[in-house]
Amino acid sequence: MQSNQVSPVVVAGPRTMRIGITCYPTYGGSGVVATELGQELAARGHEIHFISYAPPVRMNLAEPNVYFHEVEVTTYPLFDHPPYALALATRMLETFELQSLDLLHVHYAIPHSVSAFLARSMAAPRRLPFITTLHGTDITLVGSNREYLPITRFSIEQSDGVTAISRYLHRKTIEEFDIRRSIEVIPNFVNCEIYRSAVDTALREQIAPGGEPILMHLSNFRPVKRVTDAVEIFALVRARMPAKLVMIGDGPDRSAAEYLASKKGLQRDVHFLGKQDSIHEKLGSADLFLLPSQLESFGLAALEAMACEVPVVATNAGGVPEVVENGVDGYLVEPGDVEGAARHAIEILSRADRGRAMGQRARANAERKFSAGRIIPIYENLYQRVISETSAAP
Ligand code: GMT
Repeated sequence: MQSNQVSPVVVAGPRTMRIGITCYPTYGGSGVVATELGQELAARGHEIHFISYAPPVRMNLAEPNVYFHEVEVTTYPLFDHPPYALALATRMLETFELQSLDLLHVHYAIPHSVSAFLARSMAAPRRLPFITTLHGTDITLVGSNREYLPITRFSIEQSDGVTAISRYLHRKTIEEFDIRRSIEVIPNFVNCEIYRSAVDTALREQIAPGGEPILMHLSNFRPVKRVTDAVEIFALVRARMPAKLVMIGDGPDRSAAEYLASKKGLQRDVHFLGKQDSIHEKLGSADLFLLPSQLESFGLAALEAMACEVPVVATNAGGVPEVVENGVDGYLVEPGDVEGAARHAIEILSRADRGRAMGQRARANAERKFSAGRIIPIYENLYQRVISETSAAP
């Protein structure tokens, strides 16, 4: 069992909190947001305890105030499906007891908010409030399935605080789940000190030795991301000008995208890098970011690209228009409109000065609307409010 659970005794000032954070630790937006939120809070002096089955990909235990508690799921021949949600609830309770947590913050409703509900019930009459942050597919794809809808609705209703990462997701949650409680919109954020224009010269040399413009895509390659559209868009661009496409990430549709690239004879121009660390260094090397998703509740990767001064061509889907302003930070097209996306991409790439100006506007908007410095205090205020409301309750 991995746990660095003996933390130094911290004399909590009025604003210092001990927070347990649960997320999916794998490559994916909700885990990234949860981890970076934890790191930002730790840097502000809060004590952060990540509770999950593996260390979250972007977690840095070397930073002060960051701890990790592994959830071990015991298997038994009778269990076709080991009960992770129960093991997680037990570990949440244990961490609360050993570390005197003030609050749990779970990211992605299924099954994390159900586990938090169980942990809170087991902890009673001691107070262990929990906040659920909804990220997207927990509402739009999985949560609205008949098998999960009642329990997802229940755990949302039972949470001591609920947040959604865009106005779109807020609206969708109310519609799909007929929720009557308040849900606060707290958009995702980006650390603009880390995500900034910085070219990885080794990467550029390796991918585009002739100085060709680089288009980039980053995702978990699930069907909802329409990764083959990225290849189709690139093929149309490549037919008009020299260019390269860098595909970062991995998932179920990677082989379909690789097959399509080779079928179109683009093997030399399309580079699949798989899962990568230090994304901020890679994004800054792109001239254009592609996000052709069928649906995105937010589109974190597009925001990260914007912070690196990279203009975006994305789809007008879900919460994306709240992040990417059409004609300002990049362009939006309807999902599946690869010709439209290619037209905009060619327009941006064939006028480097316009592309650069658009990238600079994107950066300015990312900083103004979504910087960590603006968003983290909103979470801190919410935590304080939920803690004082629950401790005042009978
Ligand atoms: O994208 C997914 O497949 C799932 C999910 C995740 O856990 O990574 O992504 C969602 O959360 C991200 C972070 O808040 C958002 O940026 C993504 O837009 C959202 N994905 C969808 O809505 C498809």
